[in-house]
Amino acid sequence: MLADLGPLHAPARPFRLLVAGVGGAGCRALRVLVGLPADVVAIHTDAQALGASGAPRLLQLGAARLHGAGTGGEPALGEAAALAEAEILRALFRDYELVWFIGGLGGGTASGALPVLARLAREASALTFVLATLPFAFEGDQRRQHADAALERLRQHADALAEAPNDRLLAATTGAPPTLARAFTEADAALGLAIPTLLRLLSGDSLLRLDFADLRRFLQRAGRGLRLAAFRLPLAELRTRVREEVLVSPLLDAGHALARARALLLAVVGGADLPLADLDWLARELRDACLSPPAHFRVTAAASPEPAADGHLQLCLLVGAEWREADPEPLAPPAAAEPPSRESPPSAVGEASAAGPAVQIEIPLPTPDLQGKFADTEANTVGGADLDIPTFIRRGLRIKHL
Ligand SMILES: Nc1nc2c(ncn2[C@@H]2O[C@H](COP(=O)(O)OP(=O)(O)OP(=O)(O)O)[C@@H](O)[C@H]2O)c(=O)[nH]1
Ligand SMILES: [Mg+2]
Repeated sequence: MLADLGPLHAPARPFRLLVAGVGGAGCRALRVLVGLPADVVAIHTDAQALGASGAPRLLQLGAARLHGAGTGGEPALGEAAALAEAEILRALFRDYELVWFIGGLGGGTASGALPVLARLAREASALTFVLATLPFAFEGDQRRQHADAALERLRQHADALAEAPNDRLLAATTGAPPTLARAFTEADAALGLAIPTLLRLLSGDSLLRLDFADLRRFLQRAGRGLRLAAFRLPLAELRTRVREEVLVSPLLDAGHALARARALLLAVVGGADLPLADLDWLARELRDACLSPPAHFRVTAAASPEPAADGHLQLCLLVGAEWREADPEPLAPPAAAEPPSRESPPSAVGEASAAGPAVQIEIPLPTPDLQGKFADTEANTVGGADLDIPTFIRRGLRIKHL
């Protein structure tokens, strides 16, 4: 059956991913990334918080004006501080295909600097994905206004934007109601599950790999109203827990995000004992939660051979309320925007575990946009068969779980 796929071409190199924590919350979020396969940089105006981040690379913004003291909650200062380092930032971003920013909106540094950073990264031809927390209601109107203004600008400058309101992150955690002192830590616990799960999905040598061209297409077309949620569920209680936790999760707007979803990316890491039937059930359950069939529905999954992974399933969902049919206009000149090294192999489907011990599997669910990167070109039809659609999908062949 693999012969149908034709030769698999190895990419020139895996795509390069930079995770950038920006401001106090962003730098703290980096702590959950220790040991994960990604380049990590902490970016902040506050020299002390930068040092405490423990990140391998530190980038201080606006030192000449702020002298390492932070912005005191003033976004205009955060913006000016980022602009002051524009050249250094451009040079940094130029080395990456994807820059994933994480920051807490509401203060001065992340609210002011993130839109500038996203623009600079995009101008340097990187795909930019911003994960932003929004202030707790108890933090007051001014922080909320700073966050709203920053969101407005991020919608213009980032390729993709996922908003994670702190109130919902907190509501998604289980256990006793937290004290004020523990509120941020509890909110970070929810992020702490989502970030590594998604990173696994993104990184080339991970258990769970997503083709970069597919990911870019998802982020660019699903756009700026993304919801991100992650769960760790025991297989023995899978069906109940999915219905009681996932489908009504505060991170998915109590189910509304799924109901109105136009684009859905589902990433699952299970143990070697992960039954295909469970995965199949999960995919169907999530698709059924959408009021109308999403324009884009993508499932990737991997089985980890580590014994600790057995009996559980780690699930990460990216849910978009829109799906643009065409890619947005590139900002940079085409030559710079599309280096050949970004090209990924046609598909990792069916690929054996040569690069590592994990096995990647993919459920061939029918989607309306099977032509992938050829979607915008004229169809090559021979005898009624569209040759731009991979043979194994066209013929409805199921790929064997190796
Ligand atoms: N989840 C989470 N959110 C946080 C944390 N710390 C701060 N926040 C949120 O992020 C918002 C911005 O706070 P900071 O990250 O300190 O702000 P900053 O970007 O460093 O800006 P300045 O300190 O004003 O220069 C706050 O209003 C909180 O809503 C944290 O540890 N975890
Ligand atoms: Mg701060």
